Amino acid sequence: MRRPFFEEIEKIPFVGVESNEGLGYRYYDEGRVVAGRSMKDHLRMAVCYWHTFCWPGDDVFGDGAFERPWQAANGDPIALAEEKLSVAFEFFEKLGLPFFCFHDRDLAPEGQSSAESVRILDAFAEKAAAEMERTGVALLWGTANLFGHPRYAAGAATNPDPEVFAYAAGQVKHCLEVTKRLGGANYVMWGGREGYDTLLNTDLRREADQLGRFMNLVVEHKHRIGFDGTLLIEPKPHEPTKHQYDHDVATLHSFLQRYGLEGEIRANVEVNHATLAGNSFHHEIATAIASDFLGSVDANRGDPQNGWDTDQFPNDVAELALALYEILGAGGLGTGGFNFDAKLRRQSLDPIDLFHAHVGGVDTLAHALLVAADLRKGGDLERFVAERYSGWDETFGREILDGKHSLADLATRVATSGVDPHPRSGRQEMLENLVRSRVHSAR
Ligand code: XUL
Ligand code: CO
Repeated sequence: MRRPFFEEIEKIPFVGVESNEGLGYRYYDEGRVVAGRSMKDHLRMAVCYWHTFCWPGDDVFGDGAFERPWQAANGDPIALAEEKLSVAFEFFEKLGLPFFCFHDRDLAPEGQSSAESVRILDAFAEKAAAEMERTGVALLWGTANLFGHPRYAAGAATNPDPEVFAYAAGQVKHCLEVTKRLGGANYVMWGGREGYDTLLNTDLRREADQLGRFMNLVVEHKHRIGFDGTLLIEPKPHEPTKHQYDHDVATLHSFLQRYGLEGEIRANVEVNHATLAGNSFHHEIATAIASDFLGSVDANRGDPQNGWDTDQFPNDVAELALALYEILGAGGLGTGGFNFDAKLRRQSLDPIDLFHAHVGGVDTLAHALLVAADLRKGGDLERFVAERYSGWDETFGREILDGKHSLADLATRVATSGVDPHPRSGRQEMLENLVRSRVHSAR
């Protein structure tokens, strides 16, 4: 039997809001029913494999600062990945969240050839399946890393070389099959290098068509193998590229329409990607819901002082409450969930910091859920919005939308029947006060 890595840490208990002691959930009580569902089923939270177990604590100027035994410099990559796997499942169990997420290369090291990489990943998928069976922790989503290896420096699907496209296609095919085998609820595609560094060497029209073709191939394969999870694309405006094609939710939606992918692929919205694009997270969630294609969420936060993807753990209840308010209104996330795509700060060296970080993120989401549920229950925002647009539910409004009046008809109506609309207050400050008071009162 392996000695536990997090030896001093027991399963994180629910301790309640009044408690100030030690590691425990103050808000996340997994079985507590809120707005008709348990907190666990609303939030469907996941730990990400990459930041939590693969990132060594380096940055662009500095080396890895963490001393994790499974990251030892000269170790056997297979043995180290096995150790990482068992530590990861020990962590999932102790944290008590229902899901995890991985990239193929997080779970299993890359081999000398693509065939060897396939064999290694298959072997690790089997080991992961055994751990999932033992612990009951399930897979929220899998994804292929199409950005780390130098072969993808000029993109995967959008590469000027069709052989790179083929290589990426093979990698996604296999990772999708592994995700299906592990019962994954979704499969994610993040186009980290599907973009450009300079337009001087880039053919935008070709790259868009290549990306559209690639996504159609993935959809076809999903149906061919009978994967019943959801395909997701995760927008981001830039980093590592200067410009990424899936810039934000609205851009992604027109891409899906342009290439006949609507209804097949949904959005995986990440908080820090939203803010990097100059949008709020609330905006991105509401936009995806307004086009009926919200799929899942990568929970984290940026830092207003930094212009990059800092991937910090969430700690802003108000920000997440507004997103959850929209999600509750849309009936939930379906197969999606909240994946903590978040990492420690480089000075947070100790294994226990991983627990502090996740417990804080989990409680922020649980608290935000309570706020959102209170706002829905009170119904004030909904009533205000419904009343604001009520003219469109009446005969005249409906006729306009049904195409019963031409521009000329409308002009005549205004001229002849004395239409003289008066502006009404949007009451923004009153509504903001309402949200703030719920943030303070929700328990
Ligand atoms: C990068 C990012 C990725 C995706 C999965 O910014 O968010 O980790 O979530 O590839
Ligand atoms: Co992400």
